Amino acid sequence: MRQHRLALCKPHFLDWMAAQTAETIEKFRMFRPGERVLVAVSGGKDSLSLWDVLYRLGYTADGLYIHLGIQTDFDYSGASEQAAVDFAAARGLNLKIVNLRQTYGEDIAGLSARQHRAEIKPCSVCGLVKRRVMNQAAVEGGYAALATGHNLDDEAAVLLANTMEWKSELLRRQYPVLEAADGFARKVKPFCRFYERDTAAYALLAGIAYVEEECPFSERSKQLEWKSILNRWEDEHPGRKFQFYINFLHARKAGLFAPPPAVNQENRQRCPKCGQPTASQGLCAFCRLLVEDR
Ligand code: Q46
Ligand code: ZN
Repeated sequence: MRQHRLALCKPHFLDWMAAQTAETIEKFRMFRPGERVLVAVSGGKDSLSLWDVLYRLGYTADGLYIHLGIQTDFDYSGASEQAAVDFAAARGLNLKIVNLRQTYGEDIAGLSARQHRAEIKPCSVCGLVKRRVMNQAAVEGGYAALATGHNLDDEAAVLLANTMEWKSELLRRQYPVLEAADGFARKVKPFCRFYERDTAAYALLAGIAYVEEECPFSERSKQLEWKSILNRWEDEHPGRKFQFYINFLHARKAGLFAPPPAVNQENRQRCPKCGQPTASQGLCAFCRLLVEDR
């Protein structure tokens, strides 16, 4: 790991990943031992590695898999669900599965078709749906936190994108912990200090059978462009990606950005259909999507 000037053998690398994760959880006060955590698993290397590390560390972590119904020539969602199911069964862990089509009558393609612009590129609709389903599962399940497998490459790419466009509101909110607010679960990213290649190495060395294929739509994702810029930079200057993100967290802590505005509870509405918090009058964005005509 050139960013840390560190080279480890297999057993020490697995221990190092676990110890670093425990340190991140404590440093950012994500959750305490004994508290119940819900891990959002996609069947990929990051989220399954995260679940594995939390399990090894002795945390009480259940999994949530959202079956989005994404299928091209390859049944991406089916394969991902199977990976999550097998992972949980091998360790005796609880996995909750939410199947979009069975629960809401539509998969991602169907929901995207309701928003004509999103038909070819379903990521914005998919993001909305996933956030909504994850939040509901975490709140209704009474979990102390919802954990996602976002790694440093993900966080640095978002940071670079938001910086290049000076999206100050988003920059103010970017942090490894998003506190719970009325109706919103606490959200945490215990892998935010790991390079993507480290989580991949962990999955491989720990013998985790994850789905190697990316979602077929991720190729079109803008985030990949930012990641490739950062990777070119990293190749020339090992550790730069790490510095970019970690120094941002330091700058943020030192007060470079004003704290995010407190949630104004009076302006917070509840969706009359699903009861989830929403900033809009009437139905929330998710329920509006479900009733929209094609
Ligand atoms: S699953 Fe959904 Fe991602 Fe696929 S459709 Fe886009 S947002 S790329 S993480
Ligand atoms: Zn709603």
